[in-house]
Amino acid sequence: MRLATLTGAVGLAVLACATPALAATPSAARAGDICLWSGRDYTGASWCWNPGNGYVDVPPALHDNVGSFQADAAGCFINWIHVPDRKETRVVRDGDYRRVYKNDFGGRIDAVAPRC
Ligand SMILES: [Ca+2]
Repeated sequence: MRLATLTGAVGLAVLACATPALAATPSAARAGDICLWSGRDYTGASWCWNPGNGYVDVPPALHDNVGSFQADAAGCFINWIHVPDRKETRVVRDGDYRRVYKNDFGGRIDAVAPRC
């Protein structure tokens, strides 16, 4: 029951965050953000993260399901192997992008954080 409530809250938060990103030019990350898309070539569901957000679990639509990304900030992609002590990470640098990422770490990503 508690989990269901939490999932509902996350879903609402995702909707609130996803709307402006979808309205923006889909092929460009917002200034200062790292943006993720579910499809390749910056298509499908999108979500943007800002370093000021701190550690954030990616929305359900992008969990283990990032098809492409564009970074206008530095950060860290995280795949949890065992919470909280075992994780796999990828350093992201300002300017990094991948048009096809699902066959790589995009197929495993769980969270984004300011640093690894
Ligand atoms: Ca994962």
